[in-house]
Amino acid sequence: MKLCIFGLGYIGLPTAAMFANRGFDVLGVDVDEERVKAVNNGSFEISEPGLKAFLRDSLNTGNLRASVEPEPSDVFIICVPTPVKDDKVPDISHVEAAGKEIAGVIQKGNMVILESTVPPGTTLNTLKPILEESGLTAAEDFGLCHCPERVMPGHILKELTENHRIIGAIDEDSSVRAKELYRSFVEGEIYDTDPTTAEFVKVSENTFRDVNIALANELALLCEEKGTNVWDVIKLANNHPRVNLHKPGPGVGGHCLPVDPWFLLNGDDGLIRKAREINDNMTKHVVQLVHRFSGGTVAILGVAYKADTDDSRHSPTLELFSRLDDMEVRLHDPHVIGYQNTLEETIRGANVLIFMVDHKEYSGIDPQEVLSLMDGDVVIDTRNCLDKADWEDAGARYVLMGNSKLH
Ligand code: SAJ
Repeated sequence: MKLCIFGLGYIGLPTAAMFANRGFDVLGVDVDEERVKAVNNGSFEISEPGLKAFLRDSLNTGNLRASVEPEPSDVFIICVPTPVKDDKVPDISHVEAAGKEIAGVIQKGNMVILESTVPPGTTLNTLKPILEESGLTAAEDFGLCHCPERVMPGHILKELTENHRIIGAIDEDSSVRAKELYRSFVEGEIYDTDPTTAEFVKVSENTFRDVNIALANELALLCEEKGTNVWDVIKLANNHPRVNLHKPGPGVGGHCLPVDPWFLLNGDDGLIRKAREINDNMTKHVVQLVHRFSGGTVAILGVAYKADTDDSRHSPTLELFSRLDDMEVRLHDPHVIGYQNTLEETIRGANVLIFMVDHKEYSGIDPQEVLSLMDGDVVIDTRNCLDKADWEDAGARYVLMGNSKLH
């Protein structure tokens, strides 16, 4: 069976490699010629653990090729980006473009699967009509499904096989065919429903997480006001069998959580929008913490949007950097290209040191050494990733976000 996969990004590429590894004839299509060339000659740089080797195995099977053009195939899978624009309006133009390309080569009996996260209704109201410009009719002439992905960056290969999947199929035949296809590598459950429900499931999952992080952040601000430690509150509250408070943080980054909730909003002003505002305002709170101490140089550790990844999309640190425009700021991140100066260069002479990301590389930092390099002594921990006693013994004024007792 021949598959044509649109979008060789952090989902499309592993998915293409997975299917190729399982013996399918896979053509990966991407608009970026450099990326296409790099995939074909195996020189594609990816930091995702294990993916480079896995991709090389898939290429060696001869089952995986990349091109900028689609070819007639049995199944077309769309894994292109679906960002939101600056005005928070969803941008599904890449999905529409892929649909138009497929309409040019689709044949009777083919199937189209949309994996990209989209506003509910997109598969039936936007993609289906574009595909039918081919003169073929969905369900009657070709299958159509929405099958959202849920892999956690950093654990993609593992989660591609272990996570449960949802197939939102336009009809029974599409559901059966899509299930059979994904069963080639999915070991989790495969649930079926309609396309719009599947779209709603995906955006609801990430909105659930974003709203719960906003609750944790709001509790952190309240604890600072009321004089207790939110980290103790969360740890003890989560002993309750039905409570799962998330962790406060300096903001919510990545290209999913800050994006997907907007796919559910069209003007309404409720909880989901408020949660987005709370999370986006956390960098303002970190600025307030910094401004409580005299000026001077600020050293910031961690530019990625979360620990142990090199992805800095919607990074809270870059947002914080732009808000600290009145101070000299130095950034460091062992994973993100452009910020890999030495820790010493970053910290030397700094008045304030902020831990914005709890990369595992930072867990071994020696407080004594750091304080001897700094001019000041303020250390702000936004992730509760440092040992208070160690840093205070080294002479730091240790500030834990969400715990006013310490500042
Ligand atoms: N964060 C907090 N507090 C928390 C958890 C996370 O502040 O308790 C922050 C992180 O620091 C990060 C941001 O939120 O800046 C997002 O991190 P994340 O790990 O929650 O999300 P992603 O974007 O890495 O992955 C999510 C996952 N979705 C869910 O957990 C419901 C993943 O399963 C999805 O596949 C992925 O989005 C996606 O592609 O949609």
